[in-house]
Amino acid sequence: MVKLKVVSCLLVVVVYMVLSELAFLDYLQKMFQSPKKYAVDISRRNYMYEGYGDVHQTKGQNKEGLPLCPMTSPLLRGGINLTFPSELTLAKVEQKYPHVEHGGRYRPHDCQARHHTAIIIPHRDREHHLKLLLYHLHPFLQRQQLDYSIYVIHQAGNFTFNKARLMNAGVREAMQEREWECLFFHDVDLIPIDDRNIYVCGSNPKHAAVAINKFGFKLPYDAYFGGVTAFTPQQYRTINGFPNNYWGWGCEDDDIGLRVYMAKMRVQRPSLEVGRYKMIRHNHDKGNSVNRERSKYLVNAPENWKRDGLNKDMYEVISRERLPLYTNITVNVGTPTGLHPPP
Ligand code: UD2
Ligand code: MN
Repeated sequence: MVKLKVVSCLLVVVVYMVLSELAFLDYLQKMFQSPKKYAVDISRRNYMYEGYGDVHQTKGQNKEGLPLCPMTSPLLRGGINLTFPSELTLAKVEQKYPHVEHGGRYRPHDCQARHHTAIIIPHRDREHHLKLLLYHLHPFLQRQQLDYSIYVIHQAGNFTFNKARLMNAGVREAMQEREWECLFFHDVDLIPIDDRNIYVCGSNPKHAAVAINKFGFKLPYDAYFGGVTAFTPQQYRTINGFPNNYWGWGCEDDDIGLRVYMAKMRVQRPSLEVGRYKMIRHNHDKGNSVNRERSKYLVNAPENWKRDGLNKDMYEVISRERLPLYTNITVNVGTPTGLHPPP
């Protein structure tokens, strides 16, 4: 599957490179700054994040009489040894994290968070992965002293999965609830294993999942933009959001990466040491067949991105539930012929 992804999307990328001559090569160099340039020096206690530019500082005033949290959380541990307790149930995870407010919201109790991040997870039939992700992600984010909420955007019905359309819906729904300064888009089966990988946005769109075990803890290809990415609402609007027409598996993340380039932005990345993830092994989902149209859409991305994206909200909310560890928003994303009741 990995080979299929890399080969099929790369093939398109090569085609596109030929079509748009060397500009594209220049793009790969400029935009996808190799992660090593963003080494994070943690030798000094209060290490700063080089390469992230001006990490957005909170505009939050000191409302509840609490001091602002430190620039660098003193709770960080660096690398995490990932373990999953046997017989873990969602109820046990809920009991473990009583400080998470219903709907999956958390704020530090002893200081005023500097950063406010919404985590948006596209989802269907991955309850086991979601449970494991929540088990690790809540303490991971709390150690970073963020004010955060977790939103699971669940596709209703059994028509082919459409990840990018769910993410568009997630942005609209999360932003209705709060003016989040940072939006993290997160595969449900990716567990971050270094808490120095701070879930805040930078001055350019961020690709956080740079070192996944499945790819040998390095980028599978320079233009790779999969797994976990982050945009400020402004950056998201600048690329006209995400494409709506990738039905099934493949290349929608490469399309999004191209949009960042077309919008003349760059991609920021953590170092390979910090941006490490473990992907929970999984087979192919039957409701997410390989998208046979993916290459055609990707080659057309340069003309298409301004026409197809957040400007076409193609979904309807079926239900919104504030569950103990996350807000579950079930949406109907229709089919390629339009919004019908979910099959
Ligand atoms: C890669 C990308 C992923 C996406 C996909 C192609 C990485 C780490 N991730 O993931 O971002 O571009 O290729 O589409 O390279 N999902 C469900 N239910 C389903 C199917 C998908 O919840 O039935 C969600 C879930 O959050 C999952 C994500 O969509 O993590 C991506 O799907 P995948 O994990 O099957 O794809 P994978 O691992 O090849
Ligand atoms: Mn996966």
